[in-house]
Amino acid sequence: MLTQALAGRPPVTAASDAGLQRCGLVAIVGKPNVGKSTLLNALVGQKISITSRKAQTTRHRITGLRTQGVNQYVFVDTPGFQTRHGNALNRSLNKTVMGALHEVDLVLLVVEAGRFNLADAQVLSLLPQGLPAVLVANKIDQLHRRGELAPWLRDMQQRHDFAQFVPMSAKNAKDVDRLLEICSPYLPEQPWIYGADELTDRSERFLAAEIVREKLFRLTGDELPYTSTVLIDRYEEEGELRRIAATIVVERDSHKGMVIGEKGEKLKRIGTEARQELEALTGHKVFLEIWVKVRSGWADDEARVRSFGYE
Ligand SMILES: Nc1nc2c(ncn2[C@@H]2O[C@H](COP(=O)(O)OP(=O)(O)OP(=O)(O)O)[C@@H](O)[C@H]2O)c(=O)[nH]1
Ligand SMILES: [Mg+2]
Repeated sequence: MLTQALAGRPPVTAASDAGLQRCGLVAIVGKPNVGKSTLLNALVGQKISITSRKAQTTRHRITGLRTQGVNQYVFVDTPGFQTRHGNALNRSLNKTVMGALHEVDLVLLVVEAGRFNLADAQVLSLLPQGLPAVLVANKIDQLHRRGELAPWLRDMQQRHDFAQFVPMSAKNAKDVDRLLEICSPYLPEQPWIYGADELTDRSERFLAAEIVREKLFRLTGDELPYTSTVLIDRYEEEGELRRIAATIVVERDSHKGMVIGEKGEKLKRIGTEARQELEALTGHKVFLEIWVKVRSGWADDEARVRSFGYE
């Protein structure tokens, strides 16, 4: 399990007074690409969830933890809710989103400030009755006509009985601290679920696959469709060394070429960047090999989607 000490942050001091502890689950939902994972990482204070400018980056429920004073926030990042193409992969992503909305104490509905379309409305309609919801109007830095914000917020008030409206940028530390404060009263008084220094419930093996997928998404052009995934074939611990073998699965031979690149340059870069990030994150030396395999139609095949680790 990844802890703050491992990730190079000073350990937190646990609250020692009278034993009061507050702990609650906060789900982060929204349509693809609005900045949910960027927000999760900022709230946790450490990169846990991968991000990219391509939609469908997040494909799993990812827990990020922040323990501060008496509060333990259990943030849950989710895939962007898919409204197009009903393939098996997208159905699985949507199942993950809906599952994450159960038994949480608060939900952050993330939208882009000044915008609200059908895809946002669809996510809004998923929120269970009675669950407190905060509207996070993210990417405020990209809203050039500030005068449009007030009428837009009034419109948002009509759409749902939100507990709060928070225009902000997930890339602005002050905004993120303010959001953390806003979430705090929603944490019920109860013992912490995780240790004070834990950052996520995900394993290093899982994070390794995610980081390789992030580099794949970031280093390939828009031609490479989202129907590519990463499997970890081997994850061995030898003292301080981690020996990892991963496979990038793509849908077509032509995609394989895009991943490998001229003289293998692209694949080499994906491997180098992933290894460096894994080493920084875990504090271990990493030996990483990556293979590329074609499995046509995997994203349409329920059984294969499940066997690749999706819900
Ligand atoms: N300008 C600006 N860009 C942002 C902000 N927050 C996120 N982004 C960018 O938006 C893009 C998408 O961010 P992600 O965090 O991956 O979005 P997501 O909602 O998790 O996306 P999916 O997992 O695909 O649903 C990235 O390029 C981020 O750098 C913000 O406040 N301002
Ligand atoms: Mg995401």
